[in-house]
This record gives sequence, C-alpha cells and structure tokens, in this order.
Amino acid sequence: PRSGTFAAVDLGASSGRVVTGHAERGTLRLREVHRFPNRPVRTGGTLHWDVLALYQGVLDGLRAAGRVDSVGLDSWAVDYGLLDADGALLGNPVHYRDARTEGMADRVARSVPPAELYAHTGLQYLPFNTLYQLVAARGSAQLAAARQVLLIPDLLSYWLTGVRGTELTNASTTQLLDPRTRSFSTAVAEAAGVDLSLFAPLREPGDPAGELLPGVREETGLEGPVPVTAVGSHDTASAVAAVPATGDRFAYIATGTWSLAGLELASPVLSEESRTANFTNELGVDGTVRYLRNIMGLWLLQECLRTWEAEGRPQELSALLRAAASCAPLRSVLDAADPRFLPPGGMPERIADACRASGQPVPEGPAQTARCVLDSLALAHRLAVEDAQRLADREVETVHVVGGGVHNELLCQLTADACGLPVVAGPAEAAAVGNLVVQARAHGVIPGDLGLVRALLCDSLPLRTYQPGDGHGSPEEWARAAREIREHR
Ligand code: LFR
Repeated sequence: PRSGTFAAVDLGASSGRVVTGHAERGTLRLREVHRFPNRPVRTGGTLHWDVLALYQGVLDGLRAAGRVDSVGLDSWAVDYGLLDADGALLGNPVHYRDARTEGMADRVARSVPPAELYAHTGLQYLPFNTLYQLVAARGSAQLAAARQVLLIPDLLSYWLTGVRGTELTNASTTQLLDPRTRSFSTAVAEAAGVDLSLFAPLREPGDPAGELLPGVREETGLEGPVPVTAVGSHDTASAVAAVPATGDRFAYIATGTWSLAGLELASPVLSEESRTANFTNELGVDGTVRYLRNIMGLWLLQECLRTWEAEGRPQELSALLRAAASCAPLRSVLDAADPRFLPPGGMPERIADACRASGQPVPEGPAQTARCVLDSLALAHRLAVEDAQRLADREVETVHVVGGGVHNELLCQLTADACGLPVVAGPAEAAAVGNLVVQARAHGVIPGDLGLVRALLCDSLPLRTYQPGDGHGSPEEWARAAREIREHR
C-alpha cells in the first residue's frame, strides 16, 4: 500500500492520548484525536493506576480516531497487572512510585549480588524495577492466585484483542531479561525466586498482536477487521525510534515526567564501571540498545506546581518559566538523578532541604525554585551525555531533545549550554510518532530501515535548533557545577 492511517495509544504518567498518523508519499501527518488525564488513586495506603479509566480513554480515543489500518499501544515501563486462571485482572496495578519496593533491592542482593544482576540484565538500579515489585508482592494472596503477568500496554492490548503477549522493549525494563540474548534470564529469575512462566510469550515491535474483538469494535464504532500491531510498547523505546537524527553521532534526551538521556547502541555495555555509573541497557526497536540514565525530569517541577496550587498560590507555567529565565544561573543546583526525589509530595521543601544540606543558597520563591530545577536538569543531562560517551566509547556532535520538554524553551537552551553542544528539539509527541512509524513500517507504508524512517521524520516534522553559549552561564561555570554534583554523588 502507498498510504495508511494508524492510531497510536500513548499513555504517560499524567495523561494519555490517541494520535492518528496518516503516512503517504514519504510524509507523516499527525492528528491528536483524544487526550485524557491519568490520575493515580491511593487506596488502603497503596498508590494505584486507575487502569479501567485508562482503558476507557483508549476506547474513547479509538472512537474519535475513526477508520484506521492498525492500532499500537505504548506506556511507561515496569508496571503490570496480574490475571487469574480465568483471565480476569486481580486488583489494580500498583504505581511504580508506591513505597512497597523499599528494601527490596537489598533483599534481592542477598541471592543475586548487584554486580552479577547487572552482568545478566544490564539494568540500572531503580527501586521500582519489575523484579523488585514482584519480590515485594511475594506471599500476597494476589500473586498466589496469579496465572499471568501482563505489562501495562500488553494488558490493554489483551483487553482489546483477547491475545496475550510480552512486548520485548518493555520486557527489557523488568530486570529479568538478558540484553545479549534478548530473552528472559532463567539464571536471574531462579536465583531471585521469580516464576517466569507467569509471563506471556515475547513479541517484538512490528509483530502482529491480534485484532480488535467484536465487542470492542462495537463500542468504538469501528468496522471490519482492525489489527493491533506490537510497537516499542515502552514509551521511551518509541520515543527513541522517533529521534530525527542523521547518522549515529548523536545523544538523545527523552524529556517528560522523566528525562532519559543516553545513546543508541548496537550492543549492551555491561562493565562494572557502567553499573556504578547507573546506566541502563534497555532494548530498542530493530535490535538496538537504549543505553541511558534515568533523571527525575520535569516531575520535579510538576510536583512543585502541585504543591503551590494546594497551598493556594497557583503558578501559570509560561509566566513562571519567563521569571525563571531571568533568575541568576546556577545559583544552587541538586543531583536530578537522585532517587530520593521519586515519591510525590512536598517537593519545594525537599528541594530547599537539598540545597541547604549542600551548603548552597536556598531558592526563594517559585521562580528561583523553577530555575534551580531547570539548571539541575540541564546539568544532569550533561553528566549523562558525558558519561555515556565515555562508557560506550562513542563521540557525539548533537543532542536531540524529544518529548514534552521540547515545549520548554528554557530547558532546551540550558541543556545546549550545559552540554556545550547544539540541541535539536522535536518532536514533542515522540512516543506517539515512534509508535506510528513502527506500525506504518510493519504495514509496508514507509521504508523498513530505521535510518530512512528518521530521514522521513526530519522532512515531516518541525524541529528547532538551540546553539550553546547564549549567556545562561559560561562553559567554566557549567563545568564547575558538573564537577560538584559528581563529587557529591
Ligand atoms: C518514561 C518511563 C521511563 C521509565 C519510567 C517508569 O515514561 O517509561 O523510561 O523508567 O517511565 O516506568
């Protein structure tokens, strides 16, 4: 076929959207047809995802999309739902920011030493990796009754199609997969006491994943068979597939609730140095490895906004960012990769505490706090880009910023200044775009090679370049600040 229309379901931590993409003659036309909030709910002291509300949002979005040639789903990683022997969901999936995984990494370390775990899985330490969540759930009635675990996009895909599978890029975030063989690690699972038979068979981006069930077609008003296609169902895998890069001398930063900063590689880096630098080897589309570090991202700012709003002094984002842009650069900075900023609540106070504890001036008011967050993010971006190049022995000339942070001009400019490299910003809806191109390719509408896909994206999407050195701090000031963060890690 010469043309086709595809629907991407992309679920983020604070909102979900359905975007259609019409691919024709080497161009891709995007249309956001539905956006809905994603509001986590705390019950009985546990933070959950409202997965039925999300599924409803998916159905509403598919109805709004109208006739499409295929549907693909992606979301955040690591979280899952458990199914009983009848295929029914057991309880609401738990949010990765829930505190139940506290202490689980230490428990796992008693049977699998961290160095060994890294050598087998290549995954950075994050307290919420699926492995730790499954260990935290051990002994619960729910896990005892479970016959299947489905990662979030696979769960929604199952409800749409009745077909169960485990998509590979997202499976790579479980800390149970070996990035060298791209299959589950029985050695790790056995040592940690995880039952791998709970996982449905692996499938790869581009694989067929069933068709919409008759009941789903009825509810969405869609006619005829509608295939579901596996995509990079980890949103970051889809986002990286959509990086509009030419050649391979680039780093990427997928910005949103998180900043995921690193390189695309052909094979994993499993050295001990890489482990202690907390770099991860997640799997990407087309046999690639996403070698990156998780940075707290705009979550830091989103949480501040929530607190100020609750305190009765709501901030308008664009005015706040303008005020932040005229604050003094690098007045105080914190380590934006520090997992202590993971839980929700009281963020302005926690930021103030971190500055006080490291002997820096405490930010006064929202503008200085926002500036502290953005300077810190830009610094964390620099450190990740620097470290990734050293650890993977690769040099880059350009930094691509994709995802929601593309709309934050100050963050893009500070990132260029901090890295001392040009930043190419766009697309903002990178995960949806990556989702769409993998479908379009699987259905023969655009070329197969990832390089050609990226060339197509360069031509179809509006991109903006930021040059370093616009006066937001000198190279020496950024270098000094980076050194200080590094020394206090
Ligand atoms: C970004 C993301 C990150 C993952 C985090 C938690 O949306 O998918 O890649 O580490 O969410 O799942």
